[in-house]
Amino acid sequence: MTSGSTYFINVGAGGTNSTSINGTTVSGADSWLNSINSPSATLIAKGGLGGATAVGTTAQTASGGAGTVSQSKGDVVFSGGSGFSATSSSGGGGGGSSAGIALTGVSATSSVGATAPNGGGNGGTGSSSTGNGTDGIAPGGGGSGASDASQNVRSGGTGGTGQVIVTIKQLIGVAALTPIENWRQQFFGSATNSGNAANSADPDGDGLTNQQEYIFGTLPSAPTNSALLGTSASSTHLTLTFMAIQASGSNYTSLTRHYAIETTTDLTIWTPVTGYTDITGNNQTITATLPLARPKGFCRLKAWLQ
Ligand SMILES: [Ca+2]
Repeated sequence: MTSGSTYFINVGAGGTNSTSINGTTVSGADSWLNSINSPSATLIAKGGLGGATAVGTTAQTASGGAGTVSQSKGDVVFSGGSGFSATSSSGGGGGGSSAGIALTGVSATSSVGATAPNGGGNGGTGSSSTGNGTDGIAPGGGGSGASDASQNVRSGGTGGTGQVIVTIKQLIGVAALTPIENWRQQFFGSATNSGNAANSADPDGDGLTNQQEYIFGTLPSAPTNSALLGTSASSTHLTLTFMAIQASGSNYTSLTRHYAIETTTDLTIWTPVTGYTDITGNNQTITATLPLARPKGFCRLKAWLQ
């Protein structure tokens, strides 16, 4: 199996009887895993048939169907056992069980359904003098036989459904997500730089792009920019307050968030403020009091990851 490819799993239903069918075994459907949506030569695994029994007009004809392992590949194989043909008029035959890993199913030896040996489903028990046969148990237990002591027509049990078990033994060629891909996956359910998860998108409409929200550690799914930088002013000073958020977790593996406060008077040349040139985010509140510039001045909060 290769990364990015599509595979199909089919869980076969057990065979189902019909009261209009007499003396015929009804097979269940295959269970399989394949690269196309049908069993084929590229079949990876195949379960046995879930056998069911037909309704018999005599006690002799009711029996569970046999499972098969034809075309099976891989380690996981459930094969059904054969059902039991009733030899007296006391009841229908029991269904065969399915087996566990790479074993053959157990055939019923009486009207009681066979017990699966290793993870498979048990067969159904044959009909009594009053009722119908019981169903086989998934995965793949055969249905029961279906005639009673008076040789009345009764419904046989339905075979248990199949099962495909896939065990991942080793992942090959699956690239791990980068930190920002992890972040996109967490907030948008998609690791790709597109749509609402795009770096340039602003799905919460707060004026910060996703890339800026990632760098600042704010929520891209809720407007938070108003809380990013608090300001207050006196006649002589401007006070800035912000939370220096720590970069942590798989969204920021090997990355540290840094902050700086910069000022300018011409919106062209920005100068870091002494004492606030490189603050490591550790979930601490930072307060900076700056003298007001005359006649005008601007300041900004800068953040980066490295
Ligand atoms: Ca935003």
